[in-house]
Amino acid sequence: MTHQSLAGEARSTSHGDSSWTGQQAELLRIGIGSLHETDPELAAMLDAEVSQQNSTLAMIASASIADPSVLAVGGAALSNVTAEGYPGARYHPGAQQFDRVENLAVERAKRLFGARYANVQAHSCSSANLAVLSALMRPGDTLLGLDLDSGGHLTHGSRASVSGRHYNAVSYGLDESGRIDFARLEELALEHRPRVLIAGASAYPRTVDFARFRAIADSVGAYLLADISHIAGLVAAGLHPSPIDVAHITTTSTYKQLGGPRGGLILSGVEYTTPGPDGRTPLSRLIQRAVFPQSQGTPSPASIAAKARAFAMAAEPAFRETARLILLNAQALAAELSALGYRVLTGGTDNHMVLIDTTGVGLTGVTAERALEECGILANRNRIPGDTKPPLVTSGLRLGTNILAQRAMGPVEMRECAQLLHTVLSGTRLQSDTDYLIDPALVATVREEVRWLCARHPLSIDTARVPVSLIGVGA
Ligand code: DSN
Repeated sequence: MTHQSLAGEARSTSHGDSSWTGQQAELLRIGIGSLHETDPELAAMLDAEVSQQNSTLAMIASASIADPSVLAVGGAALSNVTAEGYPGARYHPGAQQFDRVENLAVERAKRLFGARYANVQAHSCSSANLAVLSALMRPGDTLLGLDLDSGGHLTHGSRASVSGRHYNAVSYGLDESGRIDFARLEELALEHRPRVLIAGASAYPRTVDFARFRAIADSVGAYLLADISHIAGLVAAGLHPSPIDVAHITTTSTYKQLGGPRGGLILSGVEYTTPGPDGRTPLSRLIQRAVFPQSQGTPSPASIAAKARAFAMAAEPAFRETARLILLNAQALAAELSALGYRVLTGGTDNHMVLIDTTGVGLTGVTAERALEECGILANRNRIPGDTKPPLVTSGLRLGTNILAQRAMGPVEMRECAQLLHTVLSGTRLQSDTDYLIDPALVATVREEVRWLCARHPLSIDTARVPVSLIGVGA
């Protein structure tokens, strides 16, 4: 999540200042100018993307908007540095600035999450998870993670991923209420005695009880890996229990809720010196090696710089304020949708995510997703417990409030969002599992309402942010 200030006056301030100095700033200016002159085709696509992000209502639960400064850092000349290894121990010369940047990113990550160890080189959380698994397990060892169909992630043991092919992956699931079935999880742990237990999900709207996971891991001598990709912003803001000192290792992506660049992060708290499976090598050392050289070569220096920038922003009070709004909004959205007759899975939410069953309005998940997209609203299909439809079709929708909060929308606007969702979903007729009909006039009306709602609540990447004094005037 980035940190567009919630204060009205900040929304009317201009973005930049033409007095920037410095070679990097000049380089970015030259680069954009040159792109527009020499490759207008690509430049136009990039401009269209900015425009689309500004004018659509994105409720993708796994997304946030990176601040313009994070995006700029990601395009820094630092990207030209090739330097395998870690600060002070590189395999190439010329990494003095990169060493400083990587150390800064590590320190900021540790401070933000209260961790004692951080590795900022993972290119994504998937890479981070696979590195952790390879550090702790041998091929064929047993892994216990949340089933993909119950909201787990590919890297938590799905057969579609190497995590489910190289390891003996066993899955736990949800109970009838849609919450983690801890009773069954305990049975599975005792029966299979996994080497690693993973706590974390891609589609789970409730608080993850990391302490309970740890107790189960301890009872069978397993390492606990907490994947907080979806809730990292809430954890950083103190609005979800932190696994840092509870799990042995914690992983996260840096873009889902942290407003950072595409990338991953590996953390550890009090357990960072705990021995690995060989009984002597500290976990932190095993993880360092597992990332480089075991699973990655050269790191991405500019992405690491952009992570450093995002971690600093996530430590600001404005970030916490946005995180608070994310929670309030998700709860308000869930309540509004329930009141409109939708079945909200688990009956509500404790985080940024609201899962709904689309069969109540006669739609599959994919038709709901496509009809909404046609109207300028982004939310993705999601399997629901007991789903009879395949993963590309599904019977549910996953909604997230990260970007709505970044737009400084609050519970009042959630009523508007819920109404817009309902207008589209109730106005769509199913033709087949993947095909639907919707009245073009309804599409045009909703698109206009979405555009106006977005204009009233601009993103930090909106260069034409509406001065607060003008909000409410006009269309
Ligand atoms: N893990 C996928 C999701 O939750 O949408 C992509 O980041």
